[in-house]
Amino acid sequence: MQTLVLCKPDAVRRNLIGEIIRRCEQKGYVVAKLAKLVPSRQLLAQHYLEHEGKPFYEPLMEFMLSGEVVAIALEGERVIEGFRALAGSTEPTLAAPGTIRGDLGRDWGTKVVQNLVHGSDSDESAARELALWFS
Ligand code: DAT
Ligand code: MG
Repeated sequence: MQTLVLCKPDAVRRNLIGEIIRRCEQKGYVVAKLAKLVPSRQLLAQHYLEHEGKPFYEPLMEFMLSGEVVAIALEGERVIEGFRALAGSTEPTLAAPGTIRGDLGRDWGTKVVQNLVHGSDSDESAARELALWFS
């Protein structure tokens, strides 16, 4: 089983790629594929299809286009749920200590919340997103 993990531009800028991968590996998951790239707007539009039209959509796109991201196919039994648990809740201010967002993130007063990582939220999303990022 695999999930798509993205280290977002804030994580790359803050040199947190290693720390994020360390937490995944320490948990027991395996990095099956890894790529560093500046995503195209077209790729992001597909990736964030469900958020189109929401007030934070355009700021989210601009943020995700603002630099390199690291895309990871992370592998292991129940890794989709497992990585969401490692990442913590969407809002870094409230994300539990011990999680990636809780330990490493905060609110920077930006229009879109910058929360370091993305993780697929279901089997269907994981399959769709892995195909998009690793086609
Ligand atoms: P998650 O990344 O936890 O799956 P999501 O899919 O609901 O969260 O949203 C995608 C990203 O958009 C999220 O990581 C941060 C941003 N975001 C979500 N809801 C937001 C809101 N209400 N205000 C600002 N940014 C938001
Ligand atoms: Mg999501």
